[in-house]
Amino acid sequence: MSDIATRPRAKVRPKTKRPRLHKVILVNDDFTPREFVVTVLKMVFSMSEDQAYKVMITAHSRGVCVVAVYTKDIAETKAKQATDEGRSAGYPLLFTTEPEQ
Ligand code: TYC
Repeated sequence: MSDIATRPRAKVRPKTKRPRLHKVILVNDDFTPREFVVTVLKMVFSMSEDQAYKVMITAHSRGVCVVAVYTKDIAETKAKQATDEGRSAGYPLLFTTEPEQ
């Protein structure tokens, strides 16, 4: 018989916590044309005309609207890309990010 002690081992819990997702938020302003906001939403967030219009009009009437959720890097990249589209056209269009929960 083997004399190697076999102690009961603590349960192995795999550390596979999912990374926190980050929201991309569209912020309303008084200058960016509605149609331009819709175009950017379709281009950067692959939305349909209908989805993009609903998001734009929600931000327009409530001040902000959550566009989508992604991992931190992707959320920040898309928010910057979309904000830069506005800047290039001379509009103050703004997309921000914040962690979920
Ligand atoms: N408020 C803008 C207008 O009336 C349209 C707009 C909507 C701008 C949503 C930004 O996030 C925005 N022309």
